[in-house]
Amino acid sequence: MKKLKLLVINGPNLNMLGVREPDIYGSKTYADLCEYVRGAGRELGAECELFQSNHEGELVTKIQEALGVFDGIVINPAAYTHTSVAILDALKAVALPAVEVHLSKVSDREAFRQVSYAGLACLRTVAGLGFEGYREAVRILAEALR
Ligand code: CA2
Repeated sequence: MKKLKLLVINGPNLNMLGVREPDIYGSKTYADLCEYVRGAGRELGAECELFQSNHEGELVTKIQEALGVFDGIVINPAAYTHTSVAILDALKAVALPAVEVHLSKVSDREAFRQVSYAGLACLRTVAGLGFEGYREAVRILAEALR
């Protein structure tokens, strides 16, 4: 079976994982997340490249550059989830199958987190499962692409 190439994008402040707010985001670091996602990808037959940025434009550029290179996108746009039409437009422009992930259960949080622009361009949203949500997103993409 052909190995899938997936781009896993993480937005602002996720590089701070394990440093602050362990009650919400857990005590593991961003490096731990990268290792976890690569391992989950290997088990599910997907090669995962990880990218994190605190800058909206860099996230948009990375999504654009995925066209013709990756089979699908897993994205946790973090705070840009709730504000960024630019990320939504980039996802629509490349039209690659994408799954939105959130570590926390956003539906149980503040009102301003109840809107997701990026989610409008995604096949599914997985939220509240911590790191496991990324595995689930890879699994959903693998199923959709095969
Ligand atoms: O639950 C998620 O994954 C979020 O995308 C995380 C974002 C938040 O704005 C979204 O509403 C939901 C925040 C990421 C901040 O990550 C931190 C990690 C450790 C310490 C501080 C922030």
